[in-house]
Amino acid sequence: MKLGLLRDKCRKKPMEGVKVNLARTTRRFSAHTIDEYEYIELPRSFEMNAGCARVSAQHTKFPEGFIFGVATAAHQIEGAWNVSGKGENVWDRFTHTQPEMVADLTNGDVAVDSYNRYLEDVEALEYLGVDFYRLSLSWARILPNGRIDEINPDGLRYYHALLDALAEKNIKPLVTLFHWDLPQKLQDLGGWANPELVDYFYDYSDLCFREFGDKIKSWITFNEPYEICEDAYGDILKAPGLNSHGVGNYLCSNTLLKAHAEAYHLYDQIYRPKQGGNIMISINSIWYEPSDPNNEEQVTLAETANQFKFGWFAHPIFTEEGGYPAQMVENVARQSEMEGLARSRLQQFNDYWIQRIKGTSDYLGINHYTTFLVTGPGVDPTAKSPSWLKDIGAVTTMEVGGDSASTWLRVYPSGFANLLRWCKRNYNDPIIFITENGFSDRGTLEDYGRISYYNDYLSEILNVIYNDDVNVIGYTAWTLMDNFEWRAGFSERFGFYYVNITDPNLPRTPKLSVEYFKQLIANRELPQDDRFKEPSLKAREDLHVDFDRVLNELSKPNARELARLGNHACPLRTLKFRSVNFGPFSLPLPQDASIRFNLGPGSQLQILSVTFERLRGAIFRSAATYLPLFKHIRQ
Ligand code: GBH
Repeated sequence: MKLGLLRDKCRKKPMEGVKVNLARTTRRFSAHTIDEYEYIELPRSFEMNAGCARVSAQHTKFPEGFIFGVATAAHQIEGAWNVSGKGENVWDRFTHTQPEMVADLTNGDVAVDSYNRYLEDVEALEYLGVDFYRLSLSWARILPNGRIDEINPDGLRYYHALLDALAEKNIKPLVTLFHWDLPQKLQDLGGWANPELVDYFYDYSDLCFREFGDKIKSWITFNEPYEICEDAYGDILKAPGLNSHGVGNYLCSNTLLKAHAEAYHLYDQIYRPKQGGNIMISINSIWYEPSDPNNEEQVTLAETANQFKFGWFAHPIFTEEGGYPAQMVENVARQSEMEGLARSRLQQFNDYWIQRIKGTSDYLGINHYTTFLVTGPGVDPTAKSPSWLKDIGAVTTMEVGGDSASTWLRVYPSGFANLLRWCKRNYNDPIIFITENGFSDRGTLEDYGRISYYNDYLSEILNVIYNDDVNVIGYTAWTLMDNFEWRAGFSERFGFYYVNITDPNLPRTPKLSVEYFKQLIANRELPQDDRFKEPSLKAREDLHVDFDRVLNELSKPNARELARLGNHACPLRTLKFRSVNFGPFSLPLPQDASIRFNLGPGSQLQILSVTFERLRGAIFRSAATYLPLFKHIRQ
């Protein structure tokens, strides 16, 4: 992409109609009103996109062999909760007994009725042209009470029919054994807090490998162990919502990691030789970054937070050393002692289990959506006592990046790249498979927000593949169609296809992102077509932004630091400066303003945001990547 050209284009037109997101409502500011900006009292975070927002793609083409798919989960799409012999699961129980826990009072009883409409869904997959479809099996549909002494033939039939329909279209299944819907009968015995669940999961896995192994060559044991253990056992956020904070969550992880390892060994030793497939775990990440990258304490705390979040489940499986991360064991032990406990709430695995769990995943499956910031040491205001969050000992915030329909999901693509590089470093350059990534809105058909999310996150994947040699081999978008988004019900929509849930036929209507993803897969390249750009963003690309002056200002106080960073450093940096000119905006900046930017390979300067701390965290965001001027700075 020719940056020079775009830059010239940028200069042609004056700035007008800039979109400003003010605490979720969108207001339009024209060039002259923006001068009042400094005087606006901002309720929350303030964001303005300006500049050539879409010029950051350095690479657009995916490497040979890279594969694409979309994901769903049984409870979120199937419905048919109590027909054809399916047993009750924890989400059935949770939504029926505490319906108010779901934002719009919906549940998975019918969901989007994929149990009956799966052929339609397979057609949608065929239209998208995906290489694979990630789906999950409903344990209680196959084993109504969770145990193998009662097998539901209709459950087996359903999945065989679905798998056959996929095979006919040459779509490879990637199948999750457990995506949160534990049979209620096993929950009654304590669920994942009960160590005996290792054996029950073994039996269930064994049945699935035996029954479906000829048709399924790629398996995932668990989807997002963190969500299971922390949200469902340590909190009230997921079924069964035990709220055993700081205790149940760690009991859960002990069982879950052992269950995962046993299922892996079973597949590896008994089934792989005959069936020749692969098996992994999908670990979810909220990536933590220091809010001020120059603050050593924050940097250390962010590392601790990442070890608590990602490392909790990744360290035992993907490191040479094995076991829970040392920092985590140490923190929980210290906290436990302060609480007057005789032993820690989190015990390290013994040697047998450390060895048994180590190395039990063919690929590192990653679900990634968002980044949070660490702002300092202490007890997060939202932390219960005791709890996983309190055990970390850091205060965190979601005040970063752009909006989605989910409060927890902030759009911050460079966090993804940082996570992937961190995984390469920490886990001995594993083969990485992205098993989920996606964006929520309220259900618009012209879903430019989703397209731009995919574009920018995929672009970061390309960056780390080509610039940092991170070994990413596949990508899974969440999700095929709008579905039962757990506690958000249908109020947050992640789908490529819109589903009208007030129509009893639950019609699936393609959103614009269907065309985007279809074209991406067909060409193995990020689509650059104008039709995928939000009309207001197209206008934004014509904005006049005087980067020379920005950079001139930037260079003054910290020229030496920039020179030191040179071409290679990629960390997020913050620079303090005094004033800045963004084209027609002449902003005399308060002392406490700062610019955050990335220095990427190839002399690339990426301005992430300009922040005015005095205005309660106001962020003037300019996602601009600027090549030629970096040289200018260095002189
Ligand atoms: C994934 O979880 C899941 O695997 C998938 O099933 C889900 O549909 C998808 O993401 C989108 O959420 O609002 O306080 O209750 C991603 C992890 C799960 C983290 C939901 C935030 C909501 C917390 N996210 N969780 S809360």
